[in-house]
Amino acid sequence: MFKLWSKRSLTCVILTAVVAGGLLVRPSAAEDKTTPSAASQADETKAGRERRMAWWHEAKFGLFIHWGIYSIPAGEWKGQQIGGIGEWIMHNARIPVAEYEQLAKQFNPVKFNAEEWVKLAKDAGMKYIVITSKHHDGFAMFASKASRYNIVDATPFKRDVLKELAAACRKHGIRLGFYYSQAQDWHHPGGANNFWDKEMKRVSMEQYIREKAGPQVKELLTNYGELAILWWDTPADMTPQRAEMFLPLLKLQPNIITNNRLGGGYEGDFGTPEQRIPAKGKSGYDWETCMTMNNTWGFKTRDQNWKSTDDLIRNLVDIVSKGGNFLLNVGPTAEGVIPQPSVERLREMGKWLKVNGVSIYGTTANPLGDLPWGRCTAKAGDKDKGTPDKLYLHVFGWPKGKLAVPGVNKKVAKAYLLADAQRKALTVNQEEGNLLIDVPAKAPDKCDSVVVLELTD
Ligand code: JFZ
Repeated sequence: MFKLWSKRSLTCVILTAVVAGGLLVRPSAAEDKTTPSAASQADETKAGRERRMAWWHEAKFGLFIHWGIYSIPAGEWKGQQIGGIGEWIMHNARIPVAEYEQLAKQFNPVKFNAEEWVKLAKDAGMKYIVITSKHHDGFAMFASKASRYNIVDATPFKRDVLKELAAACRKHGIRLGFYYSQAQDWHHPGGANNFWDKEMKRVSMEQYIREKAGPQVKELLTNYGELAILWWDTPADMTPQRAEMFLPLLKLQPNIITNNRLGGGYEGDFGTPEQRIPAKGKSGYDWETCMTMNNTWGFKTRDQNWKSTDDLIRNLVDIVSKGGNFLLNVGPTAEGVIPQPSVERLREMGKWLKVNGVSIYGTTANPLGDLPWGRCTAKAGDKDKGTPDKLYLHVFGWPKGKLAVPGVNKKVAKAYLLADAQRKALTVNQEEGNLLIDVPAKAPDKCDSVVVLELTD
């Protein structure tokens, strides 16, 4: 086992884990209700689950894409700016179904290029993509026999963008997952949370699942090759019985990973803190923070409140240092273009990851206590290959002359800067668990400079 804790910091870790249990779980939020052992594949062994999750644990960083016909109004309806997130415009502006539906006829994203999107994600250092196959508005972005309200049958574009993405992902070695809004469907009279259109004659939610959601999930799990993730959203009005109408379908993709938003008490494989990073990770608990770069998931013309690249890189590092994954969102336009500010940020993150990726992919959470200057990730060595255990010190606030690292009780064989191709050894003074590392005056990276520690027993 990879063990680096000093006795004191171990007590500290246990204590904070207990406290963090409380911090991490906001009981009111559906997103956090999961347990460590919860798997969508009920009868699998622990080792089987570990094998199924292995690529996801390695990957750390994925692209979320919120794209649908809500990108046409882009936050504005009949000359009014509509508050809230862009993909909720139908709900927030109380748009009748018959009116909203008309958007489909205008949807013609001629600039869409699946390969460009996949390459952008890959160059950003992302290992997987999750795209909205159908959001709450009920519009399917794929060819569907279950409902003609889909991109092939209801738009002039007529192309199955998920098919094209699946092919591009396969070509470039990126895993693909689908977001599917299984409960809310504002277009179907049996869908959850559509109450404003009085023209709509309600049917049961069971009927909706039977004739639309179930068949569509089956299409998604059948027609696009191997799927990495099914990202359910949201659990509104779901009961165990309703959830059980979907569960058998997952057998179509035995290796699929699911999140905890199916509802009905089914917890899936990972938790989904949204727009926030938990104060602490929890051992044995898988989670993925999903986050926007501005304030909306689906494209909104007026939302220019972009996070800086430095903040996004530090978010990634913070998340990985706590054992989580980062699913970072883009909201393409109605033309099929990823907004330029998003592209710029993704490219800059990719540049940082090109140099520093080994301190992210396949690493585990910080085994030390809190660090005043930044974060820490860890990688267990491989005896057969003769590689040592490593700590990656992510220094956000570069110190003057010496970096102090508390809590390291293994001997440091070597320290060097990850950005230094020569790997020139830095001088280390080790006393008990405390290290003092001589570092150059200037930070190699203004956002996060990584110091590597190679450890011996
Ligand atoms: C949901 C969607 O409603 C939203 O449009 C977007 O797709 C986002 C990624 O997911 O929003 C949620 C879902 C769950 C919580 C909060 C917002 N939650 O559990 O706190």
